[in-house]
Amino acid sequence: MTRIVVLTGAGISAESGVPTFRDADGLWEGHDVEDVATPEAFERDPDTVLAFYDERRRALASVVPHAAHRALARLEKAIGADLLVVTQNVDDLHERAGSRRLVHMHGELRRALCVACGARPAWKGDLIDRPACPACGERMLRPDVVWFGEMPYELDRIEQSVVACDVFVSIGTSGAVYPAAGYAALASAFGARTVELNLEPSDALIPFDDARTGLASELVPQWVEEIIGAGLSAGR
Ligand code: BJW
Repeated sequence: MTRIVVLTGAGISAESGVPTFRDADGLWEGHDVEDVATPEAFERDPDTVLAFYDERRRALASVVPHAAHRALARLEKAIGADLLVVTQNVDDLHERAGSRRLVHMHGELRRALCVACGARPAWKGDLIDRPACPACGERMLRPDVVWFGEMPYELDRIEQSVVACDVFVSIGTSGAVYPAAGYAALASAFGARTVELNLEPSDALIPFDDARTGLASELVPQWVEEIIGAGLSAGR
């Protein structure tokens, strides 16, 4: 069977109305990344950081997955355990579209992290009012997202899948943040075919074998249909 790893970034959620990070009208146009996406910023000004993430968590209620998310869920139905979707996104659009073989390497907006006991409870409300941790009762919950300088989640599982895959597909990510930005080169070094589906070519370390530019809502369903139509030969 052909093993496929799909890496997704903010670009796949853009057409659902979730802002990207580094595009002209991106999320951080209004926020300096150093003010919100580091542990130091959280220590310095927790209220600003908690309010920023509370607002983004609330905004998830008004967005829905689109054709690209649904196409990846269809691909999982077709090839099951031979697909792993690794998302850098903290939204829940992949799972709402039906993806289950999914890793949130930069965490999830709809989860909190207890600084006191390490619990990671599912969380739909705000954190700014310092609610108690359901596990230990301490009022030390933060968003369960991975900030600069912190270790992303499930790196061993991701790296094992990347080195073992036959096809590596990068969708809607600028290639600006590591370790995710290094996965295409790693997959390629281990013999995988690499594919990029993005609005514009990214800052990737290596040229992709197949680089397509356009909207994720168009490119991803098209690519998935090619894979399924080719009897899961994954374009080889
Ligand atoms: C469309 C589209 C449409 C638009 N259709 N496409 C020097 C060298 C190497 C590494 C480092 C270094 N200095 C520091 C580091 C490490 C650091 C890092 O990478 N820094 C860089 C600034 C260089 N990394 C870390 O600290 C990470 N941890 C770490 O390294 O731990 C140690 C370690 C050691 C050894 C091994 C492994 C680990 C942690 C990184 C945490 C990143 N966190 C954030 C915030 C999460 C919470 C939140 O959401 O607020 O994650 S930062 C932000 O960037 C977020 C994203 O997941 C991530 C990537 O962004 P993404 O998804 O690529 O979005 P954009 O906006 O950049 O791009 C959008 C793309 O979509 C564009 O290309 C558009 O063209 C496209 N697009 N519309 C298709 N409709």
